[in-house]
Amino acid sequence: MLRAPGALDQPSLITKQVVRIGAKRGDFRVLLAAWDFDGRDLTRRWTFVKAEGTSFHQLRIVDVDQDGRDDIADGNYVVDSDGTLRYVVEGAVHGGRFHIGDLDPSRRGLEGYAIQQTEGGVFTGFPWYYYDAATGERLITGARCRSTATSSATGARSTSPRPPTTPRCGCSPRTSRPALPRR
Ligand SMILES: [Ca+2]
Repeated sequence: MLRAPGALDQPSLITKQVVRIGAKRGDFRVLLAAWDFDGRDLTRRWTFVKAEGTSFHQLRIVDVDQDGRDDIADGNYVVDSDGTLRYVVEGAVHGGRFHIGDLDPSRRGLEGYAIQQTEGGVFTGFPWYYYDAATGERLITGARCRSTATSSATGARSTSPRPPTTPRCGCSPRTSRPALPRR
């Protein structure tokens, strides 16, 4: 279970529970719940069930539409502060980590960046994506390298304060490691 505090229209606790359903690979059920705290007891405000598919190994509470109420962001979908589905990122499947913030200050609103996960030789359609956090529209979609399927945030590294404008390969370059001192 993942837990995080949020400010929906008062302080609340957000919980995320994930259970595997059946034996089919990739089938999970996600239960999100918002709990209000009155200083003594928790009262469930709403629940949201994502009945199938997958999610990320992370949860972020962020006001994606900047209306003053926190929303609940998973890596491939967002639930509004009232517990209704806001969007699903088209084609996004599963990953470990994602980030949401004002990644491009010159662009209005917030943006997200997510890295998808490859497991057991099962590849996602694209290794990473950069998206509009309010709508889920993919703005840049990472391309997969031909030589390796390992995805990494270094695929989007840029020396420019602006994010890359063209798809980049999702693999990281090989780097040499310093030799360990001999004893
Ligand atoms: Ca909001």
